[in-house]
Amino acid sequence: MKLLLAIVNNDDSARASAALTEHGFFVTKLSTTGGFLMVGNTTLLIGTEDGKVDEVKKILKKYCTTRKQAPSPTDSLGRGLRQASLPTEVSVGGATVFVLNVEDTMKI
Ligand code: 2BA
Repeated sequence: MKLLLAIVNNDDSARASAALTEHGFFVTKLSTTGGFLMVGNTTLLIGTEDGKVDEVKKILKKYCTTRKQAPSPTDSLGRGLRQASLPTEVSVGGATVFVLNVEDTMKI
């Protein structure tokens, strides 16, 4: 059993989670914030069998696109006075995926 943590763009999260559930996966959506841009993104939690991890990755790849994003002036608030080091544009996504081993899972 694996747990995938997939950090995706808010604009892609609805389509990605709909596609995952259509394919029979169980998904939990968390509203999260990127530490660099300090803007909202979505973290999807997907628990699945080892043999289905590649299918999840394939679906995420299909629905999560890479974007160029310029940090807005307020994005720097979380980084205090280091605003001068901000790049003019960064490449964000499609999805950043972590695959974790799950020791046990149960629904009680
Ligand atoms: P943010 O932290 O807001 O990062 C947005 C984009 O800014 C990143 O896109 C990357 O292109 C750039 N970036 C982030 N940290 C940087 C740094 N220290 N120096 C230079 N550039 C940096 P992605 O890599 O596609 O990441 C999108 C979002 O996924 C991130 O939003 C963060 O929420 C999450 N993420 C990515 N890698 C992560 C990691 N290793 N651990 C935890 N969260 C991660």
